[in-house]
Amino acid sequence: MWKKLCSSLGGRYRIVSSVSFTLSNLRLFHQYAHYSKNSFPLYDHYVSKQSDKTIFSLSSGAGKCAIAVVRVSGPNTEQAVRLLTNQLPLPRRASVAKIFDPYTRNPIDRGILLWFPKPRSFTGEDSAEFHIHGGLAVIQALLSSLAKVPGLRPAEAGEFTKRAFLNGKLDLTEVEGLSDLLHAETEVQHQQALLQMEGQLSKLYQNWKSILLKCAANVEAYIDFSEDDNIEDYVLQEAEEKIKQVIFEIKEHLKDSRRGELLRNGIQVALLGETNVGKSSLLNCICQRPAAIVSPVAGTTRDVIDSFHNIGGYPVLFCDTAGMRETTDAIELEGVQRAIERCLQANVIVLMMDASKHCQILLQQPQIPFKDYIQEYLQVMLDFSKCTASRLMSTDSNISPEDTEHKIDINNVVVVFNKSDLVDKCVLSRWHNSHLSHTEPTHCFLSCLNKDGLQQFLNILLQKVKERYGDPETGNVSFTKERHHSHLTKSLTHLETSLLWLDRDVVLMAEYLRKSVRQFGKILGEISSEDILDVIFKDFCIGK
Ligand SMILES: Nc1nc2c(ncn2[C@@H]2O[C@H](COP(=O)(O)OP(=O)(O)OP(=O)(O)O)[C@@H](O)[C@H]2O)c(=O)[nH]1
Ligand SMILES: [Mg+2]
Repeated sequence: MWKKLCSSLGGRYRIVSSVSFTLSNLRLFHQYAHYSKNSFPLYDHYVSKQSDKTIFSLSSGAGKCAIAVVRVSGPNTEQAVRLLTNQLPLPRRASVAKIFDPYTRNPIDRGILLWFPKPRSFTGEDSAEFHIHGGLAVIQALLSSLAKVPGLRPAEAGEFTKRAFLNGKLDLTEVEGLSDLLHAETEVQHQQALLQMEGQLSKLYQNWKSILLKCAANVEAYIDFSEDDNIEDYVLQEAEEKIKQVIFEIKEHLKDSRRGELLRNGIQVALLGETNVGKSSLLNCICQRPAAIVSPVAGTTRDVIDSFHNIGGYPVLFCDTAGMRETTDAIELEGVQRAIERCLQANVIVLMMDASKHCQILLQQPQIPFKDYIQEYLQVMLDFSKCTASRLMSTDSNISPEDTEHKIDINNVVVVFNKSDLVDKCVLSRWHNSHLSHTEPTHCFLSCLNKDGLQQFLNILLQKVKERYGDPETGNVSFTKERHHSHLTKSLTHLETSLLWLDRDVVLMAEYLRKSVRQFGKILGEISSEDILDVIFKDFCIGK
């Protein structure tokens, strides 16, 4: 009977699993069915808006190549394949095919043909792939011939993926994963995008959404039928427990320092230090080219200079900054202000110090803990600059005096003692033999002049990045976009508000639960606007 009821209500409805079926639970079931349906209000609208035109495009890279892939998707695909090849191969089997112009019958190429009847295709529509020789004239001839087939038109950027989304083959987080996969430049970005495309994030959000949907359905049923059908209070208690558990899990998920977003966009590493310590020299060593001007004149760098690198598979954005010192030069002041702002935003700070000045002092005063020395040095140096910044504050500075005091976490700092070539060898060996060499914060010696210690610096930086931002394959699932963070935060607020109404007004409790569920619908793309979809799909190239 239940199976019948389910199918009569449509395949999308699921049963409230934890409840055994009684008359009152039948009502709960109907309520849940109602919620499930209403969480997809724009779905049908999008599907009906989908063009029934067939699209085609070159899906492999542009330019001369060994093999090119041209994809076709839409209702006229079968007709196009028959017109161009005089055959329709077996589904999902590679077949050799002679390809002709459909009207002139001039031969175009002999290639491999693949036919994917709907719904078992990437887009969910009838699709085909022509694998042809990658000469420009061959590709052009095939594209021109396809354009002659009635009902076919060239695809727009991301249109194949958009159709896959609209046909329910991918949800929005999986589409984003696919887009990230296409743009991934480092190993870690690649791993993370692949996991997201395979639905890792989607499963997590779907699970929270379905728990909340059941809670919402049960609360609604309690409101509608509690008096006459003996729906017990345990329904509310059960909902409360589940909501609390989801709140806890969302908070944990949001707590991970935006790890996924950082791995996607790049971890910012700011080079901070007094003037002339060698920040720009270090940037140039990493870039292996003169990206920044280096000179013995203190205060050479004024602007922030960014340079993106792959460090051990992690995307890292190095930022060279103006040297910290008190100055009256208006342009340098602006540079110092920008440097402080960037350091406050950075995920890791490379604090560069002149080895020839500081090692001797530290060795001579063993009573001073290394960590305190560095913390004090950092604070004094920033205080100088804070004075200069506070002068600017009367105009339009974004730095408040308290900012620098609290926002640089010593655990995010890697200390680099540069100009080690100027340090006496005995001093260096005394350092290495002392307890200082094993003491936090993480540090290393470097000479940008002869590149001694460069590899060790990169190793300890990588270690710090791994320690702070982990490995996407082994760590918990992370959200990867500001969009996810924003919807999750809103959902959390609605859930907390819904619990506040539990003992006072169950109708309002249900209302806030519903709002919370809607936020998950937005993350997954079940509820979305054309604007958001356009932003997401515009990142794709033509042919994907
Ligand atoms: N001996 C020695 N000199 C270095 C080393 N690294 C940099 N220098 C020199 O120190 C001077 C300053 O180097 P920069 O890289 O411009 O220093 P900076 O920290 O960027 O300076 P500002 O931009 O003024 O803040 C230049 O003359 C460099 O050649 C090093 O490891 N050893
Ligand atoms: Mg510089």
